Amino acid sequence: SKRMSPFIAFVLGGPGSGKGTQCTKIADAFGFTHLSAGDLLRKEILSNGENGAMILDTIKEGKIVPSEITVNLIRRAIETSENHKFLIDGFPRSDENRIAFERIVGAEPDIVLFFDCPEEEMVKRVLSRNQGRIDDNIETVKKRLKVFHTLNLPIVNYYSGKGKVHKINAVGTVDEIFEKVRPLFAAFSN
Ligand code: UP5
Ligand code: MG
Repeated sequence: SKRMSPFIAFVLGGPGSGKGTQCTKIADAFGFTHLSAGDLLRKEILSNGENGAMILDTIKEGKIVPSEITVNLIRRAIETSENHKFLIDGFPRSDENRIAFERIVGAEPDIVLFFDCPEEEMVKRVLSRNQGRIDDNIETVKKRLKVFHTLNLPIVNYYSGKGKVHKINAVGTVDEIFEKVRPLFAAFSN
């Protein structure tokens, strides 16, 4: 059991904006535990649980999985970790997601990273990823971008209003972008 309330960074940005790539580097450099909501959901599909088929259909359509499912996967990962520093990658994606997290986990993010990337760059990266993701096709990418604009971006605006957002231009090499991310976490490490 944990005595400290955890340090939580939400890492947001459109499909292919580089959330996962940068989270891996932050986790390595600063000792965070990286929780990708999408990865947790994809593991849930593979585990043959009762919600697997529904989650698969939802991801295929680029829609948002019911909040309770995602939040409980994140909660369990936080609770079973020895760490107290978490990067929550690709969540929350809607107002409802955010409210469910506050209710079920009982925490708010300390900081929010937002990777700002032009749409054509995001599409190019996703379609050239080639890792067999069911949602990396042009039809689903268009749907993911629509959901990003209508439901995800308002979350970024919400946290901007709370002064929590660090907006990062996501164009450049992986290392160039990490050099912009690094100072944000250097301030919080240990
Ligand atoms: N790449 C990375 N950085 C680069 C750079 N600087 N220059 C050139 N290339 C770069 O990167 C994408 C690709 O680009 C990779 O090949 C990488 O090498 C390269 P990545 O770091 O993977 O980007 P990321 O932002 O993580 O893209 P991802 O596709 O994972 O973002 P999504 O937000 O679309 O996907 P996620 O897995 O978070 O969610 C998938 C689906 O799950 C959602 O659409 C939704 O249906 C569902 N979901 C929910 O319902 N609820 C949730 O809370 C979360 C997900
Ligand atoms: Mg990702």
